Amino acid sequence: MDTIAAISTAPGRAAVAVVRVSGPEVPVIIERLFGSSLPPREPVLRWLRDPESDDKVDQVLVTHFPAPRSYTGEEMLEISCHGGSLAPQLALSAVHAAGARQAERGEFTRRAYLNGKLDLLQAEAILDIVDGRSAAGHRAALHQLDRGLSRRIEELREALVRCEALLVYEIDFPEEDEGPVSPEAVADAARDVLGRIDRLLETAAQGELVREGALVVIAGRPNAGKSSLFNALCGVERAIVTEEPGTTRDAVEAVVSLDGFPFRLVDTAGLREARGTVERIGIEVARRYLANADVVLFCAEAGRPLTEEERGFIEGVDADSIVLVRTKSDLVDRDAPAGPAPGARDGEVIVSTPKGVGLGQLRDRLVAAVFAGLASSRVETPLVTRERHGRELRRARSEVTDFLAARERRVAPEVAATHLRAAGVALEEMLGVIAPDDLLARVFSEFCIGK
Ligand SMILES: Nc1nc2c(ncn2[C@@H]2O[C@H](COP(=O)(O)OP(=O)(O)OP(=O)(O)O)[C@@H](O)[C@H]2O)c(=O)[nH]1
Ligand SMILES: [Mg+2]
Repeated sequence: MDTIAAISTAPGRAAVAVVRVSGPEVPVIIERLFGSSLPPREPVLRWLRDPESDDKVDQVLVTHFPAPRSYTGEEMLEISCHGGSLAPQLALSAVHAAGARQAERGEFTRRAYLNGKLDLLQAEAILDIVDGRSAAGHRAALHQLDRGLSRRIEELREALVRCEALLVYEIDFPEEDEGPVSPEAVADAARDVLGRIDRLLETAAQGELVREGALVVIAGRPNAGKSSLFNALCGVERAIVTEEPGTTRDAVEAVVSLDGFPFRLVDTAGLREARGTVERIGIEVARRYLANADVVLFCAEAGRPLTEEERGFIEGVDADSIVLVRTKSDLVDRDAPAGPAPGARDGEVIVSTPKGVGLGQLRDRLVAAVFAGLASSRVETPLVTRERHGRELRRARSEVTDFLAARERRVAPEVAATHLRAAGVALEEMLGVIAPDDLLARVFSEFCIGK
């Protein structure tokens, strides 16, 4: 292992930036930069000097973390220098001149993983914390960093090993009719594992949405008040609003946190017979978003019955949830009949954007529609938040199912047991106990430099 260095903080104007250095050369690099060694794990104020010219580079706070008690498990140095566009670059150049090379994406965390400081699920949790944009996503990632999911996977792996152990007698004494463990007990143990995998897999749909945000598409006729609603939910004027129908032509997307849950809100072009090429394309884009929506907010002005076309549209929507939003309620008499009940599965919400009416209720409705279970439960349960986790769990599941089928067919126990071992391998890859190079490359390529 060579010694790597990178700026770990984001670029731009800031009071402080951090340069991280990790690898066996760190003690030598410290001597070269500061002229002496540093006390372990104690931040000290020093002048950082360029090792070639001996010029002052910056006044910094430095901490030496001797191996193995550091983030990566290696010798590490953390330099807190002044922020901004120049100081951190100069500090980094000095570190390079002292003998470190530039770190690659995620290389610090990769080393931490390789040195057993964290497992692959924890490494992914760190990525989620840094990329996180909602309180719920943050909570889930912290739980994962705390090994919530790792422990569940380890328990499953142990259960598989116990299940395999139950077969030992049958393997050693194949002639006996009935050993101390009945075939039924073995099948029960395998079914128990299956049940536990299923309970984890059940969290996958919501877990992935917690990490990525639920797709909420705002649709409706031109001028229905879609962009106004979009802006109100974003809390900023993102989309253009005019009294002219056909204002929005392209989809406008924003990631927002509503009551602590992540949503990807999309404002779309009004649905009607297009008047021109641009509008036609805009409507096609809207339809494409609609096909992938988790929730559709269908906007129609309050106080008027829905048109045939609108009703047809609502019936044709394939999303899990569709909420009819009655817009511009300030323009109608409060007691005016809202018109015939629509086919919206999740009822209707009456809003007025200038008056701020109904927005809280709409937020509640969105959270309930997507994150129902999570919003109400206070208990922390591990969530399956990535496609990769779901894939490994399904692989494990199918091996256990094959094991049960093999037992039904009275396949030789040592042969049936290979399925249990294969299930174990899937779980080990999920944890990163075994990790093929391409898997590691994929996980760590998502990181940024300095992490
Ligand atoms: N009084 C009142 N006017 C509103 C409300 N919401 C929107 N409007 C007005 O309705 C007009 C159309 O609003 P938009 O938000 O641009 O409607 P849209 O559905 O995005 O329209 P297109 O992009 O053309 O499809 C604008 O003049 C808004 O100011 C509301 O709650 N109350
Ligand atoms: Mg619009």
